[in-house]
Amino acid sequence: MDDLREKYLSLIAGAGDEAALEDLRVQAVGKKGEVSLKMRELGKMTPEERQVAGPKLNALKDEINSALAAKKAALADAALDERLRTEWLDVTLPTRARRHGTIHPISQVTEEVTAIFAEMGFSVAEGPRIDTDWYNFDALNIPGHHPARAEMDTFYMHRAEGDNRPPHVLRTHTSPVQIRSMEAQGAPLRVICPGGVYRADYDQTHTPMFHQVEGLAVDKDISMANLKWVLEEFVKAFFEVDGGVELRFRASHFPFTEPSAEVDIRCSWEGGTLKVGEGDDWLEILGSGMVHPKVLQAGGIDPNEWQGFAFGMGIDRIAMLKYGIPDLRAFFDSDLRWLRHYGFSALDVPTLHGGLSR
Ligand code: 2NL
Repeated sequence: MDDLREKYLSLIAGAGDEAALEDLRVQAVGKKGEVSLKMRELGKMTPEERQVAGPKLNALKDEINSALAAKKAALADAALDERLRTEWLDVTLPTRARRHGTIHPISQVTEEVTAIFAEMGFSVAEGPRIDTDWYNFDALNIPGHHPARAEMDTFYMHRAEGDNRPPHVLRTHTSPVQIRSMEAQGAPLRVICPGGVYRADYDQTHTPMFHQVEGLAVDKDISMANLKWVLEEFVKAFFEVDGGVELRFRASHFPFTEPSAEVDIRCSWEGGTLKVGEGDDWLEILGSGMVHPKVLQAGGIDPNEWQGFAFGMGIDRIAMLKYGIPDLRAFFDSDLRWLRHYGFSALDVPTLHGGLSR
């Protein structure tokens, strides 16, 4: 019996894994194990012999079972230690660079422009891109025979025969949103309306969809002087000019303003890059004027009591000027190389670690 004890305790101590332990358990204390067979022999013994051998065998069985359990626990601990030693993560490593999306230059410039005007007390209004020809044309004092209304220049919604709803167009400017703002809010009013507009035009410098921001200020004694100040502040902020800017108002004509002016800013083109505020060149950036009395009237505002200025500029155009984008295609290609070149790269976004992801 002492031989059995020594044999199994040493085998258990040397077992390499759980499977080996299980084999030993079966060999020793399983149904047909060596200890179990010895227990069966108890029946053939005299009561005296049995009284000595019985407890000894039971104690041996208990000792082997405890040794098995202890070795099993030790093996599990060793396995865990081994995993902890070999499997590890360096959580301080920088993340891998990922491609991520970025704001589109047009969206960014729209946000820049609206933020600048918001600072000056203008609220932002949006409206439908499909509107009636009344909101898009008549309310703006653009008569039925005006060339802009021709189907060659304006996208008209299809009408089935017998469909007598008023004609709808893809808005050709965001002015209809301003008419709706006048109707909804009345005077006094300061609002800017950014958004996409549509004209049936497609060549090197025109795309059938482009973006515009229009501004409108209506009050008792709004004048061109207020227009000039607002535009100067805008140009300084938008083009990030440290000194002053110089604006040039050229008499012009729009059906919706009287008088009307096109506005240029003093600039230079040193080495092909635009510098605003100095130089001998003039750059046209927008059209403007005092709101035509008929247009105020169309918006439900009494022109005998109120007056206002309005202006409109192309977002795509000022975005190209500010960021030196020479070609409209940059806005329509989703080619990241374009965006990266002009400082809008998705790949240059700072990571959480403060470095650059690329
Ligand atoms: C241009 C000219 C302009 C306006 C837009 C406007 C809107 C209302 C009333 C009066 Cl509701 N005027 N908008 C006025 C003058 C010029 O845009 O060349 N845009 C790119």
